Amino acid sequence: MRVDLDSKIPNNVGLSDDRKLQRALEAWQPNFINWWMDMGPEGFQMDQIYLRTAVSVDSKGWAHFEHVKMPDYRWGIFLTPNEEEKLINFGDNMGQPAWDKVPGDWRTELRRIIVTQADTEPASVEQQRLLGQCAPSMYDLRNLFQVNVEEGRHLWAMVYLLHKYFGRDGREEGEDLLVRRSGNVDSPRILGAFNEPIADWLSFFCFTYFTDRDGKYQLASLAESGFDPLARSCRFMLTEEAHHMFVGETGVSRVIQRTCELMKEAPGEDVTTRGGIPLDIIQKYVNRWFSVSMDLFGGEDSSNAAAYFAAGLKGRFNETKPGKYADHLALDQVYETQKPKGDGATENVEVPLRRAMNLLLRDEYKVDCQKGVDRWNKVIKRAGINFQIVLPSERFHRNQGMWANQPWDPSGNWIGQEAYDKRIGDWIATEADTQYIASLMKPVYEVGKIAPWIAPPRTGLNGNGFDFEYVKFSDDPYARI
Ligand code: BYC
Ligand code: FE
Ligand code: FE
Repeated sequence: MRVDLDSKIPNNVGLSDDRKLQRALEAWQPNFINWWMDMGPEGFQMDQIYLRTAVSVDSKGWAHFEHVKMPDYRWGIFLTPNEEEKLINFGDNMGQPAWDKVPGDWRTELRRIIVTQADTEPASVEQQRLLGQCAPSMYDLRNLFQVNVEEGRHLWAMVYLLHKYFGRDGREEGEDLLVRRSGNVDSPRILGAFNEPIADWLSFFCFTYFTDRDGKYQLASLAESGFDPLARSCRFMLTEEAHHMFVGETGVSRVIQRTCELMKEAPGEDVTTRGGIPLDIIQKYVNRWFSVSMDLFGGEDSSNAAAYFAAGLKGRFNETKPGKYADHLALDQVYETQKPKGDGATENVEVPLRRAMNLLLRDEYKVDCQKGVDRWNKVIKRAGINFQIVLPSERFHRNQGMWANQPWDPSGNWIGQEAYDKRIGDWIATEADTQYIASLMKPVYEVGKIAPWIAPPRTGLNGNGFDFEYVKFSDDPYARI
């Protein structure tokens, strides 16, 4: 595929051959930049950040690293290469050629999926826009901005699909994506987690571990789509996603490691006397971000999910990976699960498999989440400390699906509303907890230095050390405004 890096919008989709589309996207570009200046990282737009930029989809050499100002970042449109004769690989249309245009019968659903996916990308940038001001190190500051610019690129990827395949209403959706605002009461982002504040770096690390991981699972299911341009966009977005989850996993791990070190020094293991983050507050953050991210999978029994699968729009995780599924119709099968019956009673139920697609995906997600938690627990164990981070029950603290808004504790026991209200501060950070964390969030911008509540990473990025100058600060006094 031809890669064009020199035009206004870098791409490998032959944009210059489609003048109308090129004009439409070039008209959207200044609006995107305005949004980025307004809602992107506040106070760092004039600094030179050591960023990786996608320059192709070649698995060996797709990224290029250099110091750039964020507004000059080359947000590009890249799809993984076109396979000849791609087929729809699951659902009722299985075996038919994959669509390279929007199937008329599924236009509304497809647009909705793409808009929902797209909406999360700028939302996360908005949620994280103030974090640079309290970064624990230059390395972390750079990672934050790397995640932010790539979420911006993911927005580009989806807006390209809207513009190219959905005509005027696609362009309108493209505008609306720059109008909704995370957490805004009148015009919020579409999905719950993307309206939650990310006020400190522990939240940021939990978000990139748990919420970006929802991105991995949703993108992987969409990478199976019979709508080929969507499949190929999402396939490439997944390569960038790995770094976001790495930032989250290693971030939490480094906090835990530092806490363990401080526990050994501090009298009574009270790390708050040393400016560290207690393990039980970390557990509370895990509880919050895991439960909020579980909500992103939608209902356990969903007619939307069944329709998406039937049509071939959204498959299962690794639907076409050899050896994973022998059957791609998912008819006449059920998925067993439990369901609340009120007042703490539950019953076993069988959900028809197609209707259970959200649940299947969520169950795989949960297993994946546990792997990093196990690695965090090894850090604690190696330090000789008797504590374990535990993922809360899927019933706890939920806002979507059949467990929503009921008084289950993190172990999955029904405790009644009164006890729940009394004890919620044991499981979800209280005002005092978050204020304490906020008090630790002091910026450290000197090369090679780090805040006292987190351990440095084992290595730096792209072959550089931790003490590399990841951010070259502008000396223009107006640059911080
Ligand atoms: N908040 O039929 P149901 C990422 C709504 S993250 C608010 O069970 P469905 C990223 C739902 O819309 C990946 N509302 O749900 C990460 C429906 O509304 P209607 C994002 C919610 O449709 C970090 C109703 O409840 N990508 O990329 O089967 C940084 C009944 O729902 C929520 C996608 O999500 C919620 N949490 O499944 C940056 C992929 N959950 O019909 C980026 C595209 C459900 O009553 N989206 N509702 O008006 C989808 O595939 C589906 O829309 C969902 C929901 C899986 C999200
Ligand atoms: Fe993304
Ligand atoms: Fe991401």
